[in-house]
Amino acid sequence: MSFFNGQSPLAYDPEAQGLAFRHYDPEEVVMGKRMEDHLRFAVAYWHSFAWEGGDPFGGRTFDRPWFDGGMEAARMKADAAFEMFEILGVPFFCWHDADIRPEGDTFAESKANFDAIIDLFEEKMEASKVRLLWGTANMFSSRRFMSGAATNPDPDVFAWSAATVKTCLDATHRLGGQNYVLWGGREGYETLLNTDMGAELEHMGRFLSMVVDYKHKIGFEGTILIEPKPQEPTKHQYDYDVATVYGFLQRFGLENEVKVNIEQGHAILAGHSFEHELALARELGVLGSIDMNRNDYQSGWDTDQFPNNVPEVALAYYEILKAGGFATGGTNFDAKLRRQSLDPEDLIAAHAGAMDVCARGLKAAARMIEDGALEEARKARYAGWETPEAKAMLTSDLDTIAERVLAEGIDPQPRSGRQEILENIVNRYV
Ligand code: XLS
Ligand code: NI
Ligand code: NI
Repeated sequence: MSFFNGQSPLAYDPEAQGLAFRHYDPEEVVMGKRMEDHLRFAVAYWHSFAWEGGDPFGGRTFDRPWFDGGMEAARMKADAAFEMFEILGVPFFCWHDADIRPEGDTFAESKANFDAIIDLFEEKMEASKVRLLWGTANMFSSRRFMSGAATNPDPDVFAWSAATVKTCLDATHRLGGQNYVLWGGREGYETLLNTDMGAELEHMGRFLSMVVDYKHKIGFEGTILIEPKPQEPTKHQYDYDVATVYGFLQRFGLENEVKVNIEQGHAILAGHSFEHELALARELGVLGSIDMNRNDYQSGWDTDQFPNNVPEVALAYYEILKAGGFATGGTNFDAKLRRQSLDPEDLIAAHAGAMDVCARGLKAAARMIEDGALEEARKARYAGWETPEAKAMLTSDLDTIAERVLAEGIDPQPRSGRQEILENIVNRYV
Protein backbone atom coordinates (compact mmCIF):
# COMPACT_ATOMS: atom_id res chain seq x y z
CA MET A 1 0.00 0.00 0.00
CA SER A 2 1.29 3.42 -0.89
CA PHE A 3 0.93 6.33 1.52
CA PHE A 4 2.26 8.72 -1.09
CA ASN A 5 -0.26 7.79 -3.79
CA GLY A 6 2.23 5.83 -5.85
CA GLN A 7 4.56 8.82 -6.30
CA SER A 8 7.65 7.70 -8.21
CA PRO A 9 11.16 8.71 -7.16
CA LEU A 10 11.89 12.37 -7.88
CA ALA A 11 14.19 13.13 -10.78
CA TYR A 12 16.63 15.97 -11.28
CA ASP A 13 14.95 18.15 -13.89
CA PRO A 14 15.75 21.88 -13.92
CA GLU A 15 12.77 22.57 -16.18
CA ALA A 16 10.19 20.57 -14.22
CA GLN A 17 6.95 22.19 -13.12
CA GLY A 18 5.80 19.52 -10.68
CA LEU A 19 7.60 17.49 -8.02
CA ALA A 20 11.26 17.20 -9.00
CA PHE A 21 14.66 18.55 -8.07
CA ARG A 22 15.53 21.71 -9.93
CA HIS A 23 18.95 22.23 -8.30
CA TYR A 24 19.85 19.03 -6.43
CA ASP A 25 21.59 16.61 -8.76
CA PRO A 26 23.18 13.96 -6.53
CA GLU A 27 25.71 13.12 -9.26
CA GLU A 28 26.92 16.66 -9.95
CA VAL A 29 30.52 17.10 -8.86
CA VAL A 30 31.19 20.15 -6.69
CA MET A 31 34.78 20.80 -5.58
CA GLY A 32 35.77 17.26 -6.50
CA LYS A 33 32.93 15.47 -4.68
CA ARG A 34 29.42 14.31 -5.67
CA MET A 35 26.74 16.59 -4.32
CA GLU A 36 25.09 13.70 -2.51
CA ASP A 37 28.35 12.99 -0.67
CA HIS A 38 28.77 16.63 0.30
CA LEU A 39 25.27 17.21 1.62
CA ARG A 40 24.51 13.78 3.11
CA PHE A 41 20.80 14.51 3.56
CA ALA A 42 18.79 12.83 6.28
CA VAL A 43 15.04 12.76 7.00
CA ALA A 44 14.01 13.21 10.66
CA TYR A 45 11.51 10.50 11.60
CA TRP A 46 9.96 12.55 14.41
CA HIS A 47 8.80 15.61 12.49
CA SER A 48 7.79 13.78 9.34
CA PHE A 49 6.08 10.71 10.77
CA ALA A 50 5.45 11.12 14.50
CA TRP A 51 4.46 14.79 14.84
CA GLU A 52 0.70 15.28 14.73
CA GLY A 53 0.43 18.97 13.81
CA GLY A 54 -0.39 20.31 17.26
CA ASP A 55 0.42 23.72 18.70
CA PRO A 56 -0.19 25.20 22.20
CA PHE A 57 -3.76 26.08 21.19
CA GLY A 58 -4.87 23.02 19.35
CA GLY A 59 -4.08 19.36 18.93
CA ARG A 60 -3.67 17.05 16.00
CA THR A 61 -4.41 18.40 12.53
CA PHE A 62 -2.79 15.63 10.49
CA ASP A 63 -4.62 12.48 9.59
CA ARG A 64 -2.14 9.61 9.41
CA PRO A 65 -3.32 6.01 9.53
CA TRP A 66 -0.61 5.05 12.06
CA PHE A 67 -1.36 7.62 14.75
CA ASP A 68 -3.48 5.48 17.04
CA GLY A 69 -2.25 2.00 17.53
CA GLY A 70 0.47 -0.31 18.71
CA MET A 71 3.04 -2.32 16.86
CA GLU A 72 0.97 -2.71 13.72
CA ALA A 73 0.71 1.06 13.43
CA ALA A 74 4.46 1.41 14.05
CA ARG A 75 5.11 -0.96 11.16
CA MET A 76 2.77 1.00 8.91
CA LYS A 77 4.63 4.18 9.87
CA ALA A 78 7.94 2.51 8.95
CA ASP A 79 6.51 1.51 5.57
CA ALA A 80 5.49 5.12 4.86
CA ALA A 81 8.88 6.41 6.05
CA PHE A 82 10.86 4.08 3.81
CA GLU A 83 8.53 4.86 0.92
CA MET A 84 9.39 8.54 1.33
CA PHE A 85 13.15 7.87 1.65
CA GLU A 86 12.90 6.08 -1.68
CA ILE A 87 10.91 8.87 -3.36
CA LEU A 88 13.41 11.50 -2.20
CA GLY A 89 16.47 9.34 -2.76
CA VAL A 90 17.92 10.54 0.56
CA PRO A 91 20.97 8.61 1.72
CA PHE A 92 20.14 8.81 5.46
CA PHE A 93 17.48 9.05 8.16
CA CYS A 94 17.47 9.73 11.92
CA TRP A 95 15.22 8.65 14.81
CA HIS A 96 14.47 8.86 18.51
CA ASP A 97 13.36 5.61 20.17
CA ALA A 98 9.97 7.17 20.94
CA ASP A 99 9.34 8.06 17.27
CA ILE A 100 9.54 4.54 16.02
CA ARG A 101 7.95 2.28 18.66
CA PRO A 102 4.89 2.42 20.90
CA GLU A 103 5.71 2.91 24.58
CA GLY A 104 5.06 -0.17 26.72
CA ASP A 105 3.92 -0.41 30.34
CA THR A 106 7.44 -1.23 31.54
CA PHE A 107 11.00 -0.52 30.42
CA ALA A 108 11.27 -4.13 29.24
CA GLU A 109 8.12 -3.88 27.14
CA SER A 110 9.20 -0.61 25.50
CA LYS A 111 12.57 -2.18 24.77
CA ALA A 112 10.97 -5.25 23.18
CA ASN A 113 8.83 -3.01 20.95
CA PHE A 114 11.88 -0.96 20.05
CA ASP A 115 14.04 -3.99 19.25
CA ALA A 116 11.32 -5.39 16.99
CA ILE A 117 11.25 -2.16 14.98
CA ILE A 118 15.04 -2.13 14.78
CA ASP A 119 14.78 -5.67 13.30
CA LEU A 120 12.33 -4.29 10.77
CA PHE A 121 14.64 -1.35 9.97
CA GLU A 122 17.52 -3.74 9.46
CA GLU A 123 15.50 -5.63 6.85
CA LYS A 124 14.28 -2.48 5.16
CA MET A 125 17.77 -0.96 5.09
CA GLU A 126 19.12 -4.07 3.42
CA ALA A 127 16.50 -3.76 0.71
CA SER A 128 17.06 -0.02 0.18
CA LYS A 129 20.06 2.28 -0.04
CA VAL A 130 19.15 4.39 2.97
CA ARG A 131 21.47 4.39 5.98
CA LEU A 132 21.29 5.73 9.50
CA LEU A 133 22.89 9.15 10.04
CA TRP A 134 22.15 9.03 13.77
CA GLY A 135 20.01 7.57 16.46
CA THR A 136 19.02 9.28 19.68
CA ALA A 137 16.84 8.81 22.76
CA ASN A 138 13.77 10.86 23.52
CA MET A 139 14.35 11.72 27.17
CA PHE A 140 12.03 14.72 27.33
CA SER A 141 8.45 13.85 26.24
CA SER A 142 7.36 11.41 28.95
CA ARG A 143 6.40 13.02 32.29
CA ARG A 144 9.06 10.79 33.86
CA PHE A 145 11.61 13.23 32.38
CA MET A 146 9.86 16.43 33.40
CA SER A 147 12.79 17.40 35.68
CA GLY A 148 15.47 16.21 33.28
CA ALA A 149 17.15 12.91 32.45
CA ALA A 150 20.82 12.80 33.55
CA THR A 151 20.23 15.95 35.62
CA ASN A 152 17.07 14.71 37.33
CA PRO A 153 17.05 15.02 41.13
CA ASP A 154 15.71 11.43 41.24
CA PRO A 155 18.52 8.86 40.76
CA ASP A 156 15.99 6.36 39.37
CA VAL A 157 15.47 8.67 36.40
CA PHE A 158 19.25 8.85 35.93
CA ALA A 159 19.29 5.03 35.91
CA TRP A 160 16.36 4.83 33.47
CA SER A 161 18.12 7.33 31.21
CA ALA A 162 21.38 5.37 31.29
CA ALA A 163 19.51 2.19 30.33
CA THR A 164 17.70 4.08 27.56
CA VAL A 165 20.88 5.49 26.02
CA LYS A 166 22.54 2.08 26.21
CA THR A 167 19.60 0.57 24.32
CA CYS A 168 19.60 3.31 21.67
CA LEU A 169 23.37 3.25 21.24
CA ASP A 170 23.30 -0.54 20.83
CA ALA A 171 20.64 -0.17 18.13
CA THR A 172 22.50 2.67 16.39
CA HIS A 173 25.63 0.52 16.35
CA ARG A 174 23.71 -2.47 15.02
CA LEU A 175 22.27 -0.42 12.14
CA GLY A 176 25.70 0.98 11.25
CA GLY A 177 24.78 4.51 12.39
CA GLN A 178 27.31 7.21 11.55
CA ASN A 179 26.75 9.19 14.77
CA TYR A 180 24.87 9.13 18.05
CA VAL A 181 23.23 12.38 19.20
CA LEU A 182 22.50 13.69 22.67
CA TRP A 183 20.34 16.77 22.65
CA GLY A 184 19.86 18.19 26.14
CA GLY A 185 16.10 17.71 26.18
CA ARG A 186 15.19 18.87 29.66
CA GLU A 187 18.78 19.04 30.94
CA GLY A 188 18.41 22.47 32.47
CA TYR A 189 16.15 24.07 35.05
CA GLU A 190 13.10 26.24 35.57
CA THR A 191 14.02 27.89 38.87
CA LEU A 192 17.20 28.05 40.95
CA LEU A 193 15.00 27.89 44.05
CA ASN A 194 14.70 24.12 43.69
CA THR A 195 17.89 23.37 41.75
CA ASP A 196 21.34 22.16 42.82
CA MET A 197 23.16 23.33 39.72
CA GLY A 198 26.54 21.99 40.84
CA ALA A 199 25.18 18.47 41.34
CA GLU A 200 23.25 18.52 38.07
CA LEU A 201 26.30 19.55 36.03
CA GLU A 202 28.42 16.92 37.74
CA HIS A 203 25.85 14.22 36.97
CA MET A 204 25.57 15.33 33.36
CA GLY A 205 29.35 15.16 32.98
CA ARG A 206 29.49 11.67 34.49
CA PHE A 207 26.63 10.54 32.29
CA LEU A 208 28.35 11.74 29.12
CA SER A 209 31.62 10.09 30.18
CA MET A 210 29.76 6.80 30.61
CA VAL A 211 28.26 7.16 27.13
CA VAL A 212 31.74 7.67 25.67
CA ASP A 213 33.14 4.70 27.62
CA TYR A 214 30.31 2.50 26.42
CA LYS A 215 30.82 3.58 22.82
CA HIS A 216 34.42 2.34 23.03
CA LYS A 217 33.40 -0.81 24.85
CA ILE A 218 31.07 -1.93 22.07
CA GLY A 219 33.38 -0.70 19.31
CA PHE A 220 30.97 1.89 17.92
CA GLU A 221 33.00 3.89 15.41
CA GLY A 222 30.50 6.70 14.88
CA THR A 223 30.78 10.11 16.48
CA ILE A 224 29.07 11.10 19.72
CA LEU A 225 27.41 14.48 19.16
CA ILE A 226 25.89 17.01 21.54
CA GLU A 227 23.26 19.33 20.11
CA PRO A 228 23.35 22.77 21.75
CA LYS A 229 20.14 24.71 22.43
CA PRO A 230 19.75 27.72 24.74
CA GLN A 231 16.19 27.42 26.02
CA GLU A 232 13.00 25.49 25.42
CA PRO A 233 11.86 23.22 26.88
CA THR A 234 13.51 24.41 30.11
CA LYS A 235 14.05 28.07 30.79
CA HIS A 236 17.82 27.58 31.20
CA GLN A 237 19.42 24.76 29.21
CA TYR A 238 22.92 23.59 30.18
CA ASP A 239 23.94 23.04 26.52
CA TYR A 240 23.30 26.69 25.62
CA ASP A 241 25.49 27.05 22.53
CA VAL A 242 28.75 25.77 21.01
CA ALA A 243 30.96 27.80 23.36
CA THR A 244 29.11 26.58 26.46
CA VAL A 245 29.21 22.96 25.30
CA TYR A 246 32.93 23.22 24.59
CA GLY A 247 33.62 24.52 28.09
CA PHE A 248 31.61 21.64 29.51
CA LEU A 249 33.47 19.08 27.38
CA GLN A 250 36.82 20.49 28.46
CA ARG A 251 35.83 20.38 32.10
CA PHE A 252 35.14 16.64 31.80
CA GLY A 253 38.09 15.93 29.47
CA LEU A 254 35.82 14.96 26.57
CA GLU A 255 36.75 17.62 23.99
CA ASN A 256 38.48 15.04 21.78
CA GLU A 257 35.68 12.49 22.13
CA VAL A 258 32.52 14.46 21.48
CA LYS A 259 31.57 16.86 18.70
CA VAL A 260 28.54 19.07 18.13
CA ASN A 261 25.42 18.80 16.02
CA ILE A 262 24.51 22.40 15.24
CA GLU A 263 20.93 23.35 14.44
CA GLN A 264 20.10 26.55 12.56
CA GLY A 265 17.08 27.36 14.73
CA HIS A 266 18.97 26.77 17.98
CA ALA A 267 21.74 29.13 16.86
CA ILE A 268 19.14 31.84 16.25
CA LEU A 269 17.54 31.23 19.67
CA ALA A 270 20.98 31.62 21.26
CA GLY A 271 21.31 35.05 19.64
CA HIS A 272 23.90 33.84 17.12
CA SER A 273 23.87 33.22 13.40
CA PHE A 274 24.13 29.66 12.08
CA GLU A 275 27.48 30.48 10.50
CA HIS A 276 28.82 31.83 13.79
CA GLU A 277 28.13 28.53 15.52
CA LEU A 278 29.61 26.56 12.62
CA ALA A 279 32.74 28.70 12.41
CA LEU A 280 33.34 28.50 16.15
CA ALA A 281 32.90 24.72 16.16
CA ARG A 282 35.32 24.46 13.25
CA GLU A 283 37.93 26.58 15.03
CA LEU A 284 37.54 24.47 18.19
CA GLY A 285 37.77 21.24 16.18
CA VAL A 286 34.32 19.96 17.19
CA LEU A 287 32.20 20.48 14.08
CA GLY A 288 30.26 17.25 13.62
CA SER A 289 26.91 17.50 11.88
CA ILE A 290 24.03 19.88 11.24
CA ASP A 291 20.30 20.00 11.85
CA MET A 292 19.09 22.05 8.92
CA ASN A 293 15.97 24.10 9.39
CA ARG A 294 14.89 27.72 9.55
CA ASN A 295 13.79 29.61 12.61
CA ASP A 296 11.29 32.39 12.71
CA TYR A 297 13.22 35.55 13.63
CA GLN A 298 10.42 37.02 15.74
CA SER A 299 8.87 34.10 17.60
CA GLY A 300 11.42 33.28 20.33
CA TRP A 301 10.75 29.54 20.08
CA ASP A 302 12.00 26.71 17.91
CA THR A 303 9.77 26.81 14.81
CA ASP A 304 11.66 24.09 12.91
CA GLN A 305 10.64 25.27 9.45
CA PHE A 306 12.10 23.84 6.28
CA PRO A 307 14.94 26.06 5.01
CA ASN A 308 14.22 28.43 2.14
CA ASN A 309 16.79 31.19 2.47
CA VAL A 310 19.60 30.53 -0.01
CA PRO A 311 21.97 33.33 1.09
CA GLU A 312 21.83 32.07 4.70
CA VAL A 313 22.31 28.46 3.70
CA ALA A 314 25.22 29.43 1.42
CA LEU A 315 27.10 31.08 4.29
CA ALA A 316 26.52 27.96 6.41
CA TYR A 317 27.93 25.59 3.79
CA TYR A 318 30.79 28.04 3.25
CA GLU A 319 31.88 27.37 6.83
CA ILE A 320 31.38 23.63 6.40
CA LEU A 321 33.43 23.53 3.19
CA LYS A 322 36.16 25.54 4.93
CA ALA A 323 36.19 22.79 7.56
CA GLY A 324 36.82 20.26 4.78
CA GLY A 325 33.19 19.10 4.63
CA PHE A 326 31.39 16.51 6.71
CA ALA A 327 33.19 13.41 7.98
CA THR A 328 30.55 11.29 9.73
CA GLY A 329 28.09 14.21 9.82
CA GLY A 330 25.40 15.27 7.39
CA THR A 331 22.43 17.56 6.79
CA ASN A 332 19.49 16.35 8.86
CA PHE A 333 16.19 18.09 8.13
CA ASP A 334 15.05 18.71 11.69
CA ALA A 335 12.09 20.49 10.14
CA LYS A 336 8.36 20.07 10.18
CA LEU A 337 5.44 21.07 8.00
CA ARG A 338 3.21 23.94 9.03
CA ARG A 339 0.14 22.44 10.66
CA GLN A 340 -2.17 23.38 7.79
CA SER A 341 -0.04 21.40 5.31
CA LEU A 342 -2.08 18.25 5.59
CA ASP A 343 -1.30 16.23 2.49
CA PRO A 344 1.32 13.54 1.90
CA GLU A 345 2.39 15.62 -1.10
CA ASP A 346 3.24 18.52 1.24
CA LEU A 347 5.79 16.32 2.98
CA ILE A 348 7.49 15.41 -0.29
CA ALA A 349 7.43 18.99 -1.56
CA ALA A 350 8.86 20.33 1.72
CA HIS A 351 11.85 18.00 1.56
CA ALA A 352 12.41 18.40 -2.18
CA GLY A 353 12.34 22.19 -1.84
CA ALA A 354 14.70 22.10 1.13
CA MET A 355 17.11 19.82 -0.72
CA ASP A 356 17.11 22.27 -3.63
CA VAL A 357 17.77 25.21 -1.29
CA CYS A 358 20.72 23.33 0.22
CA ALA A 359 22.03 22.42 -3.23
CA ARG A 360 21.92 26.07 -4.28
CA GLY A 361 23.61 27.08 -1.04
CA LEU A 362 26.34 24.48 -1.46
CA LYS A 363 27.03 25.46 -5.07
CA ALA A 364 27.19 29.15 -4.15
CA ALA A 365 29.53 28.36 -1.25
CA ALA A 366 31.80 26.31 -3.49
CA ARG A 367 31.98 29.13 -6.04
CA MET A 368 32.84 31.62 -3.30
CA ILE A 369 35.66 29.38 -2.16
CA GLU A 370 36.92 28.76 -5.70
CA ASP A 371 36.76 32.48 -6.51
CA GLY A 372 38.94 33.16 -3.45
CA ALA A 373 38.06 36.85 -3.19
CA LEU A 374 36.65 36.56 0.32
CA GLU A 375 39.59 34.60 1.67
CA GLU A 376 42.07 36.90 -0.05
CA ALA A 377 40.49 39.92 1.59
CA ARG A 378 40.45 38.17 4.95
CA LYS A 379 44.12 37.28 4.58
CA ALA A 380 45.04 40.83 3.56
CA ARG A 381 43.32 42.16 6.68
CA TYR A 382 45.66 40.13 8.90
CA ALA A 383 48.78 40.52 6.72
CA GLY A 384 50.49 42.61 9.38
CA TRP A 385 50.80 39.50 11.51
CA GLU A 386 53.14 37.96 8.94
CA THR A 387 56.02 40.24 9.95
CA PRO A 388 58.68 38.86 12.35
CA GLU A 389 58.08 41.69 14.90
CA ALA A 390 54.38 40.91 15.03
CA LYS A 391 54.95 37.15 15.38
CA ALA A 392 57.54 37.72 18.11
CA MET A 393 54.94 39.55 20.21
CA LEU A 394 52.97 36.36 20.72
CA THR A 395 55.83 34.82 22.69
CA SER A 396 56.90 38.06 24.30
CA ASP A 397 55.68 39.93 27.40
CA LEU A 398 53.99 43.21 28.16
CA ASP A 399 57.08 45.27 29.16
CA THR A 400 59.12 44.24 26.09
CA ILE A 401 56.21 45.17 23.86
CA ALA A 402 55.72 48.47 25.71
CA GLU A 403 59.40 49.33 25.21
CA ARG A 404 59.10 48.67 21.48
CA VAL A 405 56.04 50.92 21.21
CA LEU A 406 58.03 53.78 22.75
CA ALA A 407 61.29 53.07 20.91
CA GLU A 408 59.69 52.79 17.47
CA GLY A 409 57.01 55.40 18.00
CA ILE A 410 54.32 52.91 16.94
CA ASP A 411 51.19 54.75 15.78
CA PRO A 412 48.38 52.45 14.47
CA GLN A 413 46.58 53.69 11.36
CA PRO A 414 42.92 52.52 11.10
CA ARG A 415 41.96 50.73 7.88
CA SER A 416 38.56 50.01 6.38
CA GLY A 417 36.89 46.72 7.29
CA ARG A 418 35.30 46.78 3.79
CA GLN A 419 32.17 44.99 4.94
CA GLU A 420 29.90 46.28 2.16
CA ILE A 421 32.46 45.38 -0.51
CA LEU A 422 32.61 41.83 0.88
CA GLU A 423 28.82 41.61 1.05
CA ASN A 424 28.73 42.65 -2.60
CA ILE A 425 31.08 39.77 -3.42
CA VAL A 426 28.79 37.30 -1.63
CA ASN A 427 25.85 38.74 -3.55
CA ARG A 428 27.48 37.73 -6.85
CA TYR A 429 27.06 34.09 -5.93
CA VAL A 430 23.80 33.75 -4.03
C1 XLS B 1 14.87 19.86 19.57
C2 XLS B 1 15.97 19.18 18.94
C3 XLS B 1 15.73 17.70 18.69
C4 XLS B 1 17.05 17.02 18.43
C5 XLS B 1 17.02 15.54 18.62
O1 XLS B 1 14.78 21.07 19.58
O2 XLS B 1 16.29 19.84 17.76
O3 XLS B 1 14.85 17.50 17.63
O4 XLS B 1 17.53 17.29 17.17
O5 XLS B 1 16.64 15.18 19.89
NI1 NI C 1 17.65 19.17 16.32
NI1 NI D 1 15.38 21.89 17.52
